[in-house]
Amino acid sequence: MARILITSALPYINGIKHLGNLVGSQLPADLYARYMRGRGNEVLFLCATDEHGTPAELAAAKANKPVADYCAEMHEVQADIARRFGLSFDHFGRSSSPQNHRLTQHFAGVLAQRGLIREVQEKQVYSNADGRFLPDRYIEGTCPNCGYDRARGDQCENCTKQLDPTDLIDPRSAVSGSTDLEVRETKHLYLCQSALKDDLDAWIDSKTDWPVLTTSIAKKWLHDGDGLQDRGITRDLDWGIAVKKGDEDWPGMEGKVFYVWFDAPIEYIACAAEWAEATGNDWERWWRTDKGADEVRYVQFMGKDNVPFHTLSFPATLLGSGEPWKMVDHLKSFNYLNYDGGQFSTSQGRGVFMDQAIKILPADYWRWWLLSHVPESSDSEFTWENFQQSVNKDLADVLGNFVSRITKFCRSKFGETVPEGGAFGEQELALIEELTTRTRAYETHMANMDVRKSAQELRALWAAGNEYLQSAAPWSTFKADPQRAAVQVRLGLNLIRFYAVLSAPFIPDAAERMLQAVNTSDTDWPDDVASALNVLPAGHEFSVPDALFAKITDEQREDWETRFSGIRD
Ligand code: B3M
Ligand code: ZN
Repeated sequence: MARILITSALPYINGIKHLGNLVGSQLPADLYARYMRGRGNEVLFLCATDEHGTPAELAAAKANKPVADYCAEMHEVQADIARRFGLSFDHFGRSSSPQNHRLTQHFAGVLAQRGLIREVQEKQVYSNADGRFLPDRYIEGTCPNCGYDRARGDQCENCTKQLDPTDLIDPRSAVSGSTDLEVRETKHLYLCQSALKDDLDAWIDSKTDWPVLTTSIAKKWLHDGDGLQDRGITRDLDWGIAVKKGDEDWPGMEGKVFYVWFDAPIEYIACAAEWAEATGNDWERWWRTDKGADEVRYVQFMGKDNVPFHTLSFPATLLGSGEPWKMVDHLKSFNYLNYDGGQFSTSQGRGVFMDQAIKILPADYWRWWLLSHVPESSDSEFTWENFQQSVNKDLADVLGNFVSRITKFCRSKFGETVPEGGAFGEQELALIEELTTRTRAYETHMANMDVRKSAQELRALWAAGNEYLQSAAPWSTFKADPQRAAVQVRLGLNLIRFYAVLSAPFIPDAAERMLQAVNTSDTDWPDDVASALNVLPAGHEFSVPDALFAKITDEQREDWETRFSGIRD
């Protein structure tokens, strides 16, 4: 039994996530966590809301709420949706927790002690009307290059030119529209990442089994251009973690907070502390290599845009501290999921959002489609037609149909108990052999986090049972040889349990209903397929379940296509 720490990138607090966000981190992380638990490992699966930064402040202002209240409410909303999608976090924490405040200030303190933080005097735009400094992207004006009148202080969206806020013609605050802006001096802390460049390089080189997508991004940031840059880790904002050295004040940094990307990854650790406090567990054995975490395997899941922060910035914080923190062992990153010929977009409200999805269909439908089409080796695309096809074929025609056919047939001929009928024949043994090969392949893909291959193998396992049933045809056998039909049916009923165990990481609710139908709580992994197909003995009672999956009709598909073609209000 291994000890496995799993974290998913922390969803930002400012709104409900879309399916593209879900498939790029939380959902595959959940798949892996469920699988690893199913195999009997000790798993700690953590996620949290990422609550600081300007977008949180602005979203709260838009909702007309104090930012702390807004975050508390949105945290509950996100936690509830996560539950409804079956995301099996051991703890869903908050980056605004007291634990994260303490740890973030602790890291800043030790990094400063070790000479890895320097103070930098900067000039920044201050909005008198808003009473605050404005980050570059919250200053708007006319682009000096193309004349576009809504260019942002960091870039012109129209001609893509990189800009400085001072380049803009007629600059104004994107928060209030005010033009009463001035440039003020302000002091910030920088983390000396450049001093850690060689350590980071060596650490990344030691990760020989990382996906190319992950290492190539990290290497690019380490070596391209001027190489790894020192990074500002403080901001002039109200909302966030106050800049302190451990418990001590930081002279000159009064009223400032840490940058959201400095404290957010530290929440991975703080979240374990939150979990420990809530459950009376010990978090250090998951995070401190001097307290047992050297035996932990730590896996992170995230979209590709988050890779630099997890391969460089966060490791710089941990390595730089000189303390024995657990570092990530494997980092699984994903490409983007597109929506119907364009991009999913939170700011534009384009695509399907988690709350909308769960209103039209249960979680398993989404889980299956998203995981079996996860943007692993390249970007992938959600279309309603593809969604309909894959739900109808894989879930309804193959798995659902199998379960319904075998249970109904048994009920009509043998009643609602597993029939006897003697030993397995040649055809059953051939099936067991195929299932064994495929189960071993499935295990390998799941262990390697090859999500698409895992889904393909699972689908092939379902199909093998379906084909067996089709060719064994107990409904014909029954007429001449009821004993033989009984053997076929007994195998079929046992396959339901077998499929429930294998499929649970992908479609946990359906798996649960399958177990209920065959009236068992035995979820032992089929290490030996032949014995797994003998778990339900003759005489064992079962019941015919309601249809596991309903087909998506053309009418529904067209309706959803239209409903989700526009922009969410
Ligand atoms: N919240 C990025 C995002 O929401 C960010 C991930 C943090 S992981 C520590 O896309
Ligand atoms: Zn422009």
